[in-house]
Amino acid sequence: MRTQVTIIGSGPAGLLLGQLLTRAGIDNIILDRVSKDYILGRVRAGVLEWGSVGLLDEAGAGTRMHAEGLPHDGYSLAFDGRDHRIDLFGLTGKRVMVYGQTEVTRDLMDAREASGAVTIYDAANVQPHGFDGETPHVTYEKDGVTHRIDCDFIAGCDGFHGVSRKSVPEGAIKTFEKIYPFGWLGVLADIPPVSHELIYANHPRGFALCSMRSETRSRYYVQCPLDDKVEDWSDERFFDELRRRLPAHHAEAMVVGPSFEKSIAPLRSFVAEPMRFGRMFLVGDAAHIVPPTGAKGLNLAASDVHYLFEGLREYYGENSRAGVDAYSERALKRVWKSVRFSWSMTTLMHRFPDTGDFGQKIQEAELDYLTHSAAASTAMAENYVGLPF
Ligand code: FAS
Ligand code: PHB
Repeated sequence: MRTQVTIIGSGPAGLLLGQLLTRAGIDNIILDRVSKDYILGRVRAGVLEWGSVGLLDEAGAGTRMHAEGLPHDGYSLAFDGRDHRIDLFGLTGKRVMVYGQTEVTRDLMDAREASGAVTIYDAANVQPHGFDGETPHVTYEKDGVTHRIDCDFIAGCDGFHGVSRKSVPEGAIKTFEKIYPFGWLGVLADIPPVSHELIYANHPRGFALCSMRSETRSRYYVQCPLDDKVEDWSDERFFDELRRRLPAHHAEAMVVGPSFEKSIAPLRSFVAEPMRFGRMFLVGDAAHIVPPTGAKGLNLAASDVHYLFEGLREYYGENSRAGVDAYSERALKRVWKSVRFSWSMTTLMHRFPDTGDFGQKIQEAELDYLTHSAAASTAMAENYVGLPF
């Protein structure tokens, strides 16, 4: 087989890139090692920056998002028994869209199927080759047969545990990492959200987040020790702990009910530099990971796709290498600013082993300043809605 761009990974990054390329007449094949249903079974992000909303529209996959998604103009920070609203739209003129990653992925898969572009699921032992030269190719196994795809470029959209970054010679890549000493225990339940907007709570017992997927489906999180197991947390224990970390009026108003999804996610900050190796590019989680506190993971994947798509469109449309040559530097500038924001918001909102009583008072003082200073809340708001591409 031959194509112009081989995309490894059928998550949001791979699917969004594939859809933009297809609509620009640039031939591409997506490979994924698991099935479509397995990908749709993963529960992950919930908040889209408006820039990501625009890219989904550009990809022809925004209709259901606009029909079912929830535009949000603000969120609340809860601490010391009270909560304060960060007025995103009032402070920045921008909003965010609450619309689950699962639905984004489903919409992109449907759009790709309608386009007739090729996606190969359950592709085993996917391997990129020759990307340091002029004739890269990708091999994979399916139904006991080894296949080869010759291409011009390889897009490694295969997530943190993927093969692309691991295929780069050790001396050609530098990584930066910070592991956080706690995880997020998340549940999904078909109960009405406690508030019409998100609530990020700082509490001496730990962080909590009240989010949603719709007006009838809540997505809640509590910070938990890294060695906790999902089976340690009954629904009753979860909701008791969640309500203890919220101001009283939210705790009293909260509707509880059986969860149908419960999982613990570890938190890390990670960046690989550069994000380009000859004719292979790293995109999304393959290149960087952020703690979900700032709702940046999925949105950073989208901005990487934007930069790479623009570069490939110039390469094929204008015979210019400028965009692909600039991809890594352009993407990393925005990546590091989002990594900083996600680290900063995680540090502000969570209980660390060494926080202590003094550290708790400092966090509450910073939150008090942040929610009463137009300059400080504007700085937080413009990072949350998404810095310009
Ligand atoms: P993905 O990891 O989504 O997709 C990579 C794809 O590549 C997968 O389908 C995988 O099967 C495939 N793949 C991997 N290795 C392969 C190989 N060797 N061969 C072929 N295919 C291969 N972000 C937020 O903003 N908010 C959140 O609340 C949030 N929660 C998260 C919870 C969890 C548990 C995780 C892991 C991440 C969470 N994220 C969150 C971040 C998440 O949304 C990512 O940023 C997003 O999935 C990035 O998309 P991709 O880069 O496409 O990577
Ligand atoms: C979610 O709804 O899953 C979500 C929302 C905001 C975050 C993280 C997760 O910062």
